[in-house]
Amino acid sequence: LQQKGCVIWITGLSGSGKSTVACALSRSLYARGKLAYVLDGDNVRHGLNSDLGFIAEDRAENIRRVGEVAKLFADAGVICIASLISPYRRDRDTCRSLLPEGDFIEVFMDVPLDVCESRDPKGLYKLARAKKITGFTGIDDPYEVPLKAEVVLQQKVGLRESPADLAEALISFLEEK
Ligand code: GGZ
Repeated sequence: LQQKGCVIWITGLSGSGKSTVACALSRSLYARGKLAYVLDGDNVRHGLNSDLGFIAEDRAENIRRVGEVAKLFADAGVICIASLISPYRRDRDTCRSLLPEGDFIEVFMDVPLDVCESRDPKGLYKLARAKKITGFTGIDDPYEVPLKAEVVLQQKVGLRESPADLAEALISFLEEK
C-alpha cells in the first residue's frame, strides 16, 4: 500500500454539506487509487454509537469513539474521513491530539445557519424551531467555530460551488502536503 494514513475531520452544522463533501472526496481519492473510508456521524450513530443521544456528554463520547476509530484507520494506512457536527472545540482537539502533528486535518464547513436551515433535508430545523425537538445544534445548542482549521470551505449565498468542487479544493490541499 503506497500511501500514508491520516484523518480528515469535517465539522459543521447539520445541512452544511459534510456528508456530501466526504462522499465526493472519498470517490475522488478512490479514482486516484487511494484507499479512503468515511465515518459519518449519522451512520455511526446507527451502530457503534446507537447508545448515544445529543446532550453534550453524549456528543463528547460520540466524537471520542469516532476519533479513536479514525486513528486506527490512519494507523492502518487508510485516509479516514470523519464527518460529524462535532460542535465542541475541546472534543475536536482531543481527536487531534491522538495523531502525530500534520496527520489530523480539520476541515470547517463554513456555511451560514440560514443556508443550512433553508436546505433542511430532513425537516429537523423546522422541528427544532417548533420546539418539537430540543438541543438542536445552531438553534438551541452551541456550535463552536474552529479557530485553527487547516481548511475552511465556504459556501456563501450566491457562490454556487458544488460539494464536488469543494472536495477538489480539499484534494489540492492534500496534494500540496
Ligand atoms: C444536531 C441532530 C440532532 C440534534 C438529530 N442536534 O444533518 P443530519 O441530522 O442528517 O445529521 C445530524 C446528526 C448529527 O450527528 P453527529 O454525530 O454528527 O452529531 S455530533 O457530532 O454533535 O455528536 C442531524 C441529526 O443527527 N440530529 N438530533 N439535537 N443534530
